Amino acid sequence: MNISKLIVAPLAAALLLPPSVRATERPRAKGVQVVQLTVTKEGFVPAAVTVKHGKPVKLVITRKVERTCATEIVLKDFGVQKALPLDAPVAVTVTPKKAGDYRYACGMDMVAGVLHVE
Ligand SMILES: [Cu+2]
Repeated sequence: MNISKLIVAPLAAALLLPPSVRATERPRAKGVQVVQLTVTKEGFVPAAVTVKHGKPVKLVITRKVERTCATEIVLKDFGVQKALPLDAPVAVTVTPKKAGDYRYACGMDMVAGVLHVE
C-alpha cells in the first residue's frame, strides 16, 4: 500500500481546480445558486466565484476572524450592504440579470472578490 499516493492525489486535484469557484446549484430550490464565502485573514475566500445570470445567487458569508477590515459586505451593483458578525452566517441573495463581473467588498472597497456572472 503506497501511502504517498493517497496523499498526493487529492492535492494534485486541488491544484488543478480553476481559481474561480463554481456555485453549487440546487435543482429543487428553483435554481438558486448557493455560494459559501468566508472571511479569513486572506480576505473573502474564495475571491472569485462563477455563477449564471438570470437566476438568484445566494451568498452565505461567514466571518471567521475577529481582526479584519471586512466586517461588512458590500455589493455596490446590487445596492447591498450587510454587517458580518463574527462566526454567524449571513445570507445575501441577488439576481444578476446580465453577464459581467461584480465586486463583493468590504465597506471601504479594499478587501474584495469578484462574482463572475456568465
Ligand atoms: Cu475595508
